Amino acid sequence: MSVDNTQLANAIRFLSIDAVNRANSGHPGAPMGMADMAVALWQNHFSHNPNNPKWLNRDRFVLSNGHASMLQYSVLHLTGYDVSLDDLKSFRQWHSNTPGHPEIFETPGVETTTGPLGQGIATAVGMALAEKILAAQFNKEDYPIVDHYTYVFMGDGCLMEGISHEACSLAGTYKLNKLIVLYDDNGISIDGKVDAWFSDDTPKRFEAYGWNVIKAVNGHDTDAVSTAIDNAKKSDKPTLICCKTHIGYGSPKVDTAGVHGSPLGKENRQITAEKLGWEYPEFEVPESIYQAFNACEKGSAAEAKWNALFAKYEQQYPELAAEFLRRSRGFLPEDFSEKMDKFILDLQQTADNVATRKASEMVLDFVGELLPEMTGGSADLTGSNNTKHKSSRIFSHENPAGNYLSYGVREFGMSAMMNGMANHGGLIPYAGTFLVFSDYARNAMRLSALMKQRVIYVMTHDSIGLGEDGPTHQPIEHVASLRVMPNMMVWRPCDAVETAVAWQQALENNQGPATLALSRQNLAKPERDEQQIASIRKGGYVLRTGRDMTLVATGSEVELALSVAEKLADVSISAQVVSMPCYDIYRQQDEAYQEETIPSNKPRVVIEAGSTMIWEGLVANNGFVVGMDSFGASAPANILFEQFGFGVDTITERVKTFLQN
Ligand SMILES: Cc1ncc(C[n+]2csc(CCOP(=O)(O)OP(=O)(O)O)c2C)c(N)n1
Ligand SMILES: [Mg+2]
Repeated sequence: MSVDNTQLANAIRFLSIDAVNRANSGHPGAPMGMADMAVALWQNHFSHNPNNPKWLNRDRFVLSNGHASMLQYSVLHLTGYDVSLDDLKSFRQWHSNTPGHPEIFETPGVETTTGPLGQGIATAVGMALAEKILAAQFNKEDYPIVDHYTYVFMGDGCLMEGISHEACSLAGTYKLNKLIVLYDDNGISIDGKVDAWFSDDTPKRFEAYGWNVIKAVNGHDTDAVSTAIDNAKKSDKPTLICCKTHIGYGSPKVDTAGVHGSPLGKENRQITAEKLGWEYPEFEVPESIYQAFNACEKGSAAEAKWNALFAKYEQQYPELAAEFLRRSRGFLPEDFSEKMDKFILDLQQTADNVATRKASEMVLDFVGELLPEMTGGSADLTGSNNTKHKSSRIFSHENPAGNYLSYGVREFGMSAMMNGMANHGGLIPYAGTFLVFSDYARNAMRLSALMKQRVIYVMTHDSIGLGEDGPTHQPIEHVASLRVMPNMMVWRPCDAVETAVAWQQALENNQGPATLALSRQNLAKPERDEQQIASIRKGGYVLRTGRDMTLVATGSEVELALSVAEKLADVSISAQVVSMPCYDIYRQQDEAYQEETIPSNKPRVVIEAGSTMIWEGLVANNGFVVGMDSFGASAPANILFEQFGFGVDTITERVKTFLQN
């Protein structure tokens, strides 16, 4: 039985047209333009098993131009994944597994959430990087247990976005030769013909990054695309295949922005069907085409072959094999939690008054040895973020088994790449920059949160406490703004012990990312008993008991709150002090615990050198917030704290006045 490639591509085209028509919303143009590229990739190259979308050694596919989601859903459906025709008919509807843009948690076979243009390609770079690292760490002669490609489709929009520069530049330097990117070069984006706003010489750009570039391939010639992929596989560099395509191929709206994001409609479907020789009604695909696409048998055979290889590997290298499976499943070693608890208790005795960024390094020295899957890095601030630890080995093309990356000054790219590593599995990525530059990374942090990926952001220099670098470097609103992000756990620890608990919680939570907001300056370690130490993980706990009122503080301001409580004691005001390193988690505690820590009938004052807005609810009508609602300034930290209202005497007086009124 032979079905010609054009008809296979037409099946993708018409499923896409029909689903978008039915939803009366969506993007038919790109799926129609990329359908032939898809046939070339899935018919001749893509190694996967629709019966087991999580097969560890599958090729990864990322649709960076996520608006073309119907292309991906059509392929998943046709190749035999659990994506039914009914699912396609429910495209973009409530509770369907075919949402507007691909979501990793909705659809089997979708490897990452895409839609924010540019991030898909950067995420894919992270996946290819993970493959390279894991291959170097686990493969043995004759046992290539980690050995797969990462394929990407991307459009003009991804190339215009700056993040594609960050990630592709690094992919070139790292020589990620198993990354193969197909560019949907259709000359159109939403505003029309791109020449007027996007005239880069894209091949030259990628050559300059050190990529293998295959130019001017006819994207509607499946043989040409397939040959290009063959050539890409032979390269020792990442490859960009520039596929010249026509958006909305075959329709009356071909080559226009009009077909980018609106349904074709019934009439245009009819005209297109006649032009392309597609004689089937809506949502109907002939059995011969299903058979030609179905990858279940081939996929099961490919997986079985790998399973056999892995079984032999397991015999030869039982410990490595067990470690590979543990890491791939995202489990921590069984005794991790216990070891960490003990480490935390010891820290209460042994730790000095250090900056929490330094404390974080101390924790990393400890956990780095226990968790070889931790893959660290920094956006060119290693010495400031203290992200490198005793067991760090620098990753490079020459040393791919490394576990530490100098990402260069690329906060957004770094964060999206970490998402890719987490999506891939086998690694726990963490990396640092200054907290103030979380804005640069932010949309990737948002995707970590949306995808519930364990990515750990080490964000240092967390307030005006960084001092002389001034307001451009002093985060004010960042802690608050990250706290409002769903699934993002934000920790702002006050000392080494809380920093260790923050790391423990971040590592043990494989249901979302964490941000650790850490100080540049040294902070005093408060006294605590075991019960208090055990309560840190509740997000907030009583450090000092008191009857009359409650002072709530985070991070560097905890020390300050304790001093204020001392001063208040001099005038017979008994203040309870609550340290609140993680407000998100504290809010999830039961009412009794919240009442015990912050009694609702007593006045309360929150002290945090950041935006006051998110604390308004906590102080309600019975208290106030000492915070920062303006930008900072350039001066030594102690002067800044005094000048911006964080002096012990200033706060003590404000509290006294409040209690008197
Ligand atoms: C970061 C980001 N900005 C804007 C958008 C909205 N958007 C979706 S598609 C698109 C145009 C993309 O052009 P191209 O990649 O060439 O897609 P084509 O029209 O060729 O399908 C825009 C601006 C987005 N999804 N992500
Ligand atoms: Mg385009």
